[in-house]
Amino acid sequence: MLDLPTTPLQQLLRQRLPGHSLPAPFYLSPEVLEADMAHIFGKHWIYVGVEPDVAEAGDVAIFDIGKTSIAVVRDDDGEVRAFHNVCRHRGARLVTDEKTTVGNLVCPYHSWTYNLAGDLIHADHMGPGFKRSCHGLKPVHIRSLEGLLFVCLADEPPVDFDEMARRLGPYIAPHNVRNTKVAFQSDIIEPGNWKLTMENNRECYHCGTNHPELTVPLFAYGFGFSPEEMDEFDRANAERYGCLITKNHAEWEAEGLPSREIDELDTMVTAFRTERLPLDGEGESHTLDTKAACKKLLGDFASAKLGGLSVWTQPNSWHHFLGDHIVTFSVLPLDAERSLLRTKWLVHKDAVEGVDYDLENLTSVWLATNDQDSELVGLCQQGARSPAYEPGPYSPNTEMLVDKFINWYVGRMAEHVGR
Ligand code: 3BY
Ligand code: FES
Ligand code: FE
Repeated sequence: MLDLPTTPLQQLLRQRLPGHSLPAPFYLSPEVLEADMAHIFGKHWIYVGVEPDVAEAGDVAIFDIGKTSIAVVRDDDGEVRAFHNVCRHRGARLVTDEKTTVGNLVCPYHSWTYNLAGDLIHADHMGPGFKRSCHGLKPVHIRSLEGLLFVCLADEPPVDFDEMARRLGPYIAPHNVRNTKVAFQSDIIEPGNWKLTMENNRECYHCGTNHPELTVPLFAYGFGFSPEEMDEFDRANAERYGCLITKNHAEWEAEGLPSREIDELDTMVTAFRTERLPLDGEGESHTLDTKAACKKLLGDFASAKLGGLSVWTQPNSWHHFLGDHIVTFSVLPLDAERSLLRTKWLVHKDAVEGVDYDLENLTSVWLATNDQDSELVGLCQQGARSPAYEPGPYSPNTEMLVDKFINWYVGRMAEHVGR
């Protein structure tokens, strides 16, 4: 067999110790980030936003994944489509606002005009041999999972999106994302590599000591305590609140709300996890008084006491579906050491601010939590820069999902670059 020399990236992938955080270059190196953009963000289904971002025909929302700018539009037939935001004339950026509403897409440079299906319908002075039909906008693969929008930049996207949609769809559908509006969006730049933002999201080991607001509605749930700890946790809840996680699952399922855990975080290409969990206190929402923040409930819900349905996807999203609102998060790398965390709060589309909900009450838990998490991510980024950093062990009881994220990442990278 040929003994081929390994590339630095292959060497790094081989260095990863099972059950441990990554070698420092994975968090620091611009070359690794470039590989992440090519192989992770360039070849997988990436969560970018929600159908309510483009609620009406002619609405356009721009999402940037690294150097790639994508225009998501709702066409005249109500279909959501995605195109590269690059004019086919001399390549000008077509749409510059993050959100806009248009009849057609008109390039600001020489006014080439594309309809909402991406066809070039107008281009002056191009001479007799010019074929408009050869210069339509380049399409981008886009799929809606019950209103959550995922794009894929690969020529041939992973086919198991369908499986994720089939299995997750029934969990999300009752919350009716398509019938919501974006009440608020926050964009923060976290001072860390995108993988540190994701690792931080995948555990609640840090929650008790860092998230005084989040732990009001959320049980200090360990994301996988040991079986003994889980029994203890169940017992304590049963005593304090009369609610047993396993019993709640059965009740919710009987009400037509799929609730049981599905965990495919490191077993699929389009990897995901979901579970519906009870909430603390009044048990209604992610608010400081644990009651619904919005009077108009989502879907057909008659009560907000539904616990919280959480959904996590690799490589870049997590979502919390409550009875009265939805909080949805995407992470996009900006460079090796900075990431964009975008959070949207969705409420019923007919809910009126100041009447049905108060924006501060709706957003306070997660705005505070995001700031706290951002700081923690920054601490890890600073640590990774030190020559003293070495990969440390994940807790087998509370950091299994972090390990699964990293296992998925390393596995997907190895699949594309070899190991
Ligand atoms: O949002 C999440 O999925 C997790 C749960 C609690 C902390 N963390 C950000
Ligand atoms: Fe768009 Fe010329 S670059 S019309
Ligand atoms: Fe956190």
